[in-house]
Amino acid sequence: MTIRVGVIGAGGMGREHIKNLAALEGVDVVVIADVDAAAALDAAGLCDAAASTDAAGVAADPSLDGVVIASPDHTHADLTIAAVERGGFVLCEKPLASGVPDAERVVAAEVAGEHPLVQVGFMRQYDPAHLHVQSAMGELGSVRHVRLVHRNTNHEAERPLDLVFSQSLIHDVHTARWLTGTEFSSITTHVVSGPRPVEHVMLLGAMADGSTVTIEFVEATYGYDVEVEVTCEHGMVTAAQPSQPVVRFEGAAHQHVGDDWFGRFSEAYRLEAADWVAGIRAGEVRGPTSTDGLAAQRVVDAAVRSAASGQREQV
Ligand code: ISE
Repeated sequence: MTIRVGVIGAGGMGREHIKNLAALEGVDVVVIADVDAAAALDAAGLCDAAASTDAAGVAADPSLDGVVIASPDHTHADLTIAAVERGGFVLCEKPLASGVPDAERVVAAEVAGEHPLVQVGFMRQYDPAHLHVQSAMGELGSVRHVRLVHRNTNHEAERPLDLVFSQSLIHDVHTARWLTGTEFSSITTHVVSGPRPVEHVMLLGAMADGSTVTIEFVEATYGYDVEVEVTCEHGMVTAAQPSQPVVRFEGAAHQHVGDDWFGRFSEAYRLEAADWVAGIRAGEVRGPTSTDGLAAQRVVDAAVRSAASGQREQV
């Protein structure tokens, strides 16, 4: 059976999903929606789809098996709910919503239906390096500490603190929950400002099982770099960096660091799209759920409160 898909949002992320979905056998990307008609038309040309400016109409279109939501964050909750209410599968880019109340509305809409329909785009869960860490943890005993480093680059605009947390650190929050299989109970955040409101963040999380998590986030200037390290009872594991050639030239040895998340996580995005479609065929959600989206949003909320209060905040 051919899976009919619509993609809402024709920016960088929408185009990445279009490319990956169109390359899958048995998938027809039939419509691309964007408020910008020219952008929709251009992206539709990538896969011979129709173009639309009616995002809500595409989300609610009963002829589609699934929709990908890659439009601006504040539109995610309502579009996801529109798709869920007509029983369609959704791959919603992170964050699931622009705040806890909206994320709760999405979860409530999904619970009111017959079965789960929503996957959230926490794609690091599909990254081979992250998966190696998770499988190595199997023989290392209880988790003591997870150390995550996220050096971000290529961000178009200067972002206020709450956006840095809901757009970027939310990935690390999900990674910590996924790797430990437990929830954050409290958070302490320290933010270093400079010319931009956020230059550097140190976040210390206490997990419900007694382990700890640190997330170091940097608006870096040199490249895109993500590190994962887990210390356990009997050993520790560090994610291998995706291999890059070492070039010796003009008296120096150079190894390229990634430019952005599209390069670093290209394989993860590809595997995520394939798994989402396989889930649609099986009538189930296989990746991160709306409950994961809501849980991550609650942690982000506490982290933002801690940055303002200077205190440890309960999640
Ligand atoms: C961006 O929106 C992403 O989703 C990337 O994965 C993340 O690393 C980056 O910080 C975000 O801004």
